[in-house]
Amino acid sequence: MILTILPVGWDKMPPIGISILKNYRDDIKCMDLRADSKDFSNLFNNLKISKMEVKKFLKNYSDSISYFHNSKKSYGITRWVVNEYMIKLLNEPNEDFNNLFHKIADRLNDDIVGFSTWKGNLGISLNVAKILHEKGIKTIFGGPGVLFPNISKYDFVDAICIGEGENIFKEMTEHLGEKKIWMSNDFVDMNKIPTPDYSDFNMNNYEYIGIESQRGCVNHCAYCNLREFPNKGEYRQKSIDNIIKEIKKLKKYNKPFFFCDNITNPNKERITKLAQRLREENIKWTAEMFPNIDKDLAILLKKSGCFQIKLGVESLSNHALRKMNKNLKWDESIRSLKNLHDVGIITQPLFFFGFPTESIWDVFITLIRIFKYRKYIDQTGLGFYHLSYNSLVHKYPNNFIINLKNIDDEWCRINDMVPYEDNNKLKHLMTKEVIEFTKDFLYYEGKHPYSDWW
Ligand code: B12
Ligand code: SF4
Repeated sequence: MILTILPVGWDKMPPIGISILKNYRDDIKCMDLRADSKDFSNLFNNLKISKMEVKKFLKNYSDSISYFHNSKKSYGITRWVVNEYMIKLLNEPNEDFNNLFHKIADRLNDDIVGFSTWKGNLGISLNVAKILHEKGIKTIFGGPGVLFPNISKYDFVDAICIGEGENIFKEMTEHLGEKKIWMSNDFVDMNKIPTPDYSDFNMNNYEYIGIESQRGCVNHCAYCNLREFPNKGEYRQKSIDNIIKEIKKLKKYNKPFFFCDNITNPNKERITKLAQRLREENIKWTAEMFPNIDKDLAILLKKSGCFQIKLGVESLSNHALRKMNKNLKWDESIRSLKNLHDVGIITQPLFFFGFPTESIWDVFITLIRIFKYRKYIDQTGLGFYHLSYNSLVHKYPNNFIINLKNIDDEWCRINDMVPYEDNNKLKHLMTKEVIEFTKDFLYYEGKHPYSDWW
């Protein structure tokens, strides 16, 4: 049996999900086809979708998506539509892509092939699965890519794992053909999860080693559905002893660790204990954190080997943060950035604009503060709000003064973008202009967005 992850995706770390599942059967070979698929990337990058075409396509969807196509410096625009294109290819094959799908399929020669998907590689994985099915190979799907779209309608998909795989993977693969959708009713005990088995990968291809410390999230930010995945919001931690045991096993790869958590600092006590123990291990590590990091913690993080932190700052306006249910004040974020920067940890605050109840003043003040405190910002990612399925905004649109559009198609679901209309049109237009301006001055300052994620 092969477990694989196909392009497109961030390939600086071996895939952690399938490396955990490898422990549940003796006959599994893991293959990361993102790391060695230059043909595909070239073809993909040369895929010409005209701006007009993109505009026509996106205008039906939602106000938030229109930020992408109106932006002069839009990142990843073709990647948002590419999945739609890939899905189209299932019925209208294109010779170039078809050859490539066959080339990929030829490498996946086994009785069962499992695809780990996210929204960036789902369409490609489906095309390859179709070819494998024609050869009599069973195909199974998992990962966040299967969360919203209805892929069970494809007869070449034999089984789908929704959410966490650990509890059901073995049974699912031993009973292929009996049922299509598998979902565990129980939450996985984080302390029973085996250490990811990276032995099938060429580790020279990677910069980091993935490790988890928890699943879910303690917070309830209104725009977010991260806390729901891969479980349904049940927050669980791995014991610090077990994290350290895993680190000891994985240290042999001699690479920095990347904590694959929503936020690695659910509270000060936990992150302090974790950092104290990491300090004894003499490793380097990086993580995503909530921006409430005081001076003492920053010093400890540095001593424990932390060299870089992504922070979900989102906005530097208290009004917007309150509307987002973020439980954070803007000056806390700035203090966190300063504390981290002062001890020499690379700061990567993330911001997004266009949240429904955010005012033009919120946008403006955020941009001014980004500029004012730019010396504490090493790199930044400026994003645009999109409405995620199952977020609080999706569940209670009236509270955010928006109307959900009555469009429910595959593209929306795959891209996790609920179409909606923002009733405040003027604010919406102004936000776009202000964002253009910001991008220019941030480039000027040399603070680049995370282009390597796309
Ligand atoms: C860490 C992380 C990152 C890291 C590392 C990413 C990486 N490649 O590993 C960084 C910061 C780089 C990142 C970047 C991005 N990320 Co991210 N990230 C996460 C996060 C927080 C954890 C992922 C993780 O490793 N989990 C731990 C492993 C063990 O879980 P897992 O892979 O899901 O595997 C389990 C199951 O899914 C299942 N499973 C997985 N594969 C398979 C296969 C089979 C056959 C079976 C049966 C089961 C199965 O079993 C596994 C064990 O239970 C998730 C949110 C979350 N809580 O999951 C978002 C998440 C994966 N990211 C997401 C997104 C959108 C992005 C970005 C586009 C963000 C942005 N706007 O720039 C980029 C793009 C990344 C890219 N190009 O690949 C989305 C994906 C949405 C989707 N529907 O596809 C998620 C789900 C968050 C969200 N809800 O928005 N991300
Ligand atoms: S945005 Fe981050 S902190 Fe907020 S709920 Fe989502 S994962 Fe948790």
